[in-house]
Amino acid sequence: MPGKAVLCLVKTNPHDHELYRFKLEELRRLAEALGYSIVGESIQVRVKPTVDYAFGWGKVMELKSLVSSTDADTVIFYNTLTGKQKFNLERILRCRVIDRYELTLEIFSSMASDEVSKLQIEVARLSKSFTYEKIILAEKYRIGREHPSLRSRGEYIYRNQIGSLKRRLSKLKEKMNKYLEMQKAQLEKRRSLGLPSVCITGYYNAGKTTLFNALTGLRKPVSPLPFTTLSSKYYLAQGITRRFFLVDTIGFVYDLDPMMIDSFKLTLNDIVQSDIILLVVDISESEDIVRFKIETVSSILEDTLKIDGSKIILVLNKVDLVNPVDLSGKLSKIADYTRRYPSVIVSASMGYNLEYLLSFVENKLESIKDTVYAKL
Ligand SMILES: Nc1nc2c(ncn2[C@@H]2O[C@H](COP(=O)(O)OP(=O)(O)OP(=O)(O)O)[C@@H](O)[C@H]2O)c(=O)[nH]1
Ligand SMILES: [Mg+2]
Repeated sequence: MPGKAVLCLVKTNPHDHELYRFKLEELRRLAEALGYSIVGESIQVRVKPTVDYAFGWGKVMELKSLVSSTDADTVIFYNTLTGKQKFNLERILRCRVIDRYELTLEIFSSMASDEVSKLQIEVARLSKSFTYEKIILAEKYRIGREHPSLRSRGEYIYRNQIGSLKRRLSKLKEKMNKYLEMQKAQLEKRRSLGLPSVCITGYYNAGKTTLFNALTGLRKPVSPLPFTTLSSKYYLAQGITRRFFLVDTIGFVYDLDPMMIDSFKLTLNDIVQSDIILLVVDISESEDIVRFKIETVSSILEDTLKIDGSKIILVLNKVDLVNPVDLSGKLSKIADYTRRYPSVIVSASMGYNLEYLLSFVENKLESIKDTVYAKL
């Protein structure tokens, strides 16, 4: 049950005067969405987190008094913690210590209802916690220390438990491979119909599902909470002149951990395999944040997932919340992106400019028709 939490960040770039604030604010929103009450925060500037505690020793002591004076029961780090850092911090602070990776998985778990999402979450959780569990078990059975029972019953149980963790992970990965095979078969089936796929992607909360619902007439869950959508939804949409599969997917966050990307490849494949990608952005946020979120998603799509940038259309959503006087300022701030990707301004919830978006998408589908059919 979420209780009182202290947020922590190792600020590795001393010249960063704004981004770290955004990171902490995002961490706060994610924690609050789960029901944590944030009672304090602790930031240390250092080029590299320390191997043992992430924070330096003096800062750990300061954090210890903050935890005790605020009566916090959880410490949440923005930085990804190693098993060793987590274990050491928990021992000194005498409270639960998690990082943003684990916090995100907690949110995912609270939202997940389908088999595929649960499987991906479990793979992500086990992959991350493996070294931590190893340390806990070694401590429990006093492995690696001078101890009379070394090479005896304690070590036997330790090896046994580590073995069962490994088997569990490899079983889950096997199951994941089966789903990947099924996904491949479904993809081929859709391709054999000769219909292209258009995928809606973007930062979490950008309004992707609201757009999906507006274009399909469906009523998939929409909410201001992060990660409302976890598994992809396909729908055979009837556009103005043609039919295509419209796909709604999971939202992205900043500093996405490579282990998370690997665990969620089933969902991410839906984006990679699409013929057109709608990169949805909430244009009602401050100019810097709008820019920063486009940058984040664009880099995940193009650099990490190796998606061809020519497939991307930028959808600037929630324009109903923007004061018309501010719009041109926002557009000039993201001009390098609007030059790089074609862009359409819409309001998914008000239905503004959706016909234009549809015709834009359909024209693009027409222009890549030969490439799509060539893939069949
Ligand atoms: N004012 C306004 N609100 C919108 C618009 N589009 C979406 N929203 C709101 O933004 C919030 C997030 O919408 P979702 O459609 O759930 O966003 P999402 O990108 O699918 O979010 P995740 O699935 O969590 O990644 C909800 O409260 C929506 O009502 C819009 O065009 N205008
Ligand atoms: Mg959604």
